[in-house]
Amino acid sequence: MGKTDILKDLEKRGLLYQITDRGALEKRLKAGPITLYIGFDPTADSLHIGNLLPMLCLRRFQMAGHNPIAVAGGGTGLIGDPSGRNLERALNPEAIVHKWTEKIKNQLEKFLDFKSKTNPARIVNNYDWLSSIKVIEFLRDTGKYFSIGNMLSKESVKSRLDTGISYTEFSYIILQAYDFLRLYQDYNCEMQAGGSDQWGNITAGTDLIKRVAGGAAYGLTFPLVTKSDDTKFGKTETGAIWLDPKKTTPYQFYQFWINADDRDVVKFINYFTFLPEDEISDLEEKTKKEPEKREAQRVLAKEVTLLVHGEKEALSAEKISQALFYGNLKDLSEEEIEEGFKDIPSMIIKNKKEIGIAELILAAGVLSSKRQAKAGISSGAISINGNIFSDTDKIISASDRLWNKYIIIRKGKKNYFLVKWM
Ligand code: 383
Repeated sequence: MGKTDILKDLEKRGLLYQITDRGALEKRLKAGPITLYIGFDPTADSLHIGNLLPMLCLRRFQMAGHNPIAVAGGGTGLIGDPSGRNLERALNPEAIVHKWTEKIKNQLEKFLDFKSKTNPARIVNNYDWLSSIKVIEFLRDTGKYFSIGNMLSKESVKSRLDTGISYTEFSYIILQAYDFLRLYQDYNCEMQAGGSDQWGNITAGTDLIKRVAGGAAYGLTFPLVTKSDDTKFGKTETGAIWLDPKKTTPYQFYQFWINADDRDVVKFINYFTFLPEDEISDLEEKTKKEPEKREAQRVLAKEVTLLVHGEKEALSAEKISQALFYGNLKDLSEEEIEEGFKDIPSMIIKNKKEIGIAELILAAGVLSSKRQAKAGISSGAISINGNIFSDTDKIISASDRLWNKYIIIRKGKKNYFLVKWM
């Protein structure tokens, strides 16, 4: 990809939301590679999929020849960005924020190339400069450039005047603007990007750079990811979708994407994958013509899982998903069973070698009477580890169990129950 094509690529993918001055930025990008940054605050011990799109965009810039900086907000994370929140945050203990900063730094590292000969990525922690700021100097040298009227007009503050905002969070914007100035001075970083919730913070930085250094800097935001059913992107009944595989397993992660609505799937492929335009149009056609095949969803789930968790985990997530869909459970490893059935109703049986099939179905809560259980067995609506038994008095013994310990009961097409022997 040519070095100046990045804005066009972002635009085609629907990823451009706001730019401080598009014409000027286009001109600047024609002149050569730019250094840009995006900041990520340690508000938890992991990044989540809300952070993924900006992160991938940083990578898009790097792939187009630009110099990316990921800023871990070890300093700003101690203060708390009011943007996009209607309630004041509780302050987290410093030791915890330090720990979280290290964790998200490790996660950020996975998406960028630090070994590139031409345009290697950097990760910096704003605690390194924010922690040693002296208050009198800061108020004199930086505070003087911020007008209260202007600060009050920012969306992040305006929307909080009724519910309340502390001076701590009110000051956050100055720290982020100061970061941009420091990066501009120390790394020649001329652009800051972020989600649309960051517009106020980003433009505060470009303004500060103009006033302090007399320089031109650029700001760019990506759209908020929305879903056509109006529910919030990235949240499920079980909570946020995290990038840490210990918090959201690769299979759960894969499931999240494979459940994308037909109306959203092409947009998500544009946003979250690096697939080229022609492949995306092809998937768009397929979604229109044969949506029931859900090919676009499968490609989306596979690609994003690959990006975040790597090839082995993506293949395994795909395999679990197929096995659960078709009911062929025998090919699953122990780990895959544990992962695939993490969110599924389960029970544990101890010190009992054998159990009658109807009794088992009752005990696992699949059906609520022995009579119903027997009807389910003889009609073939219930399968045990993928097998259908006609004998309603069948005794389930060790040889029926997968890996000597699992009995997976399936009722109809979609309802699974796990029984585990210990
Ligand atoms: C800190 C210091 C800077 C520049 C930025 C920051 C962080 C920023 C922030 N960002 C969000 C976060 O950390 O709070 N003040 O959770 C999210 N970002 C990115 C993107 C997003 C934003 O990490 O829209 C979603 O992921 O900008 O909400 O010098």
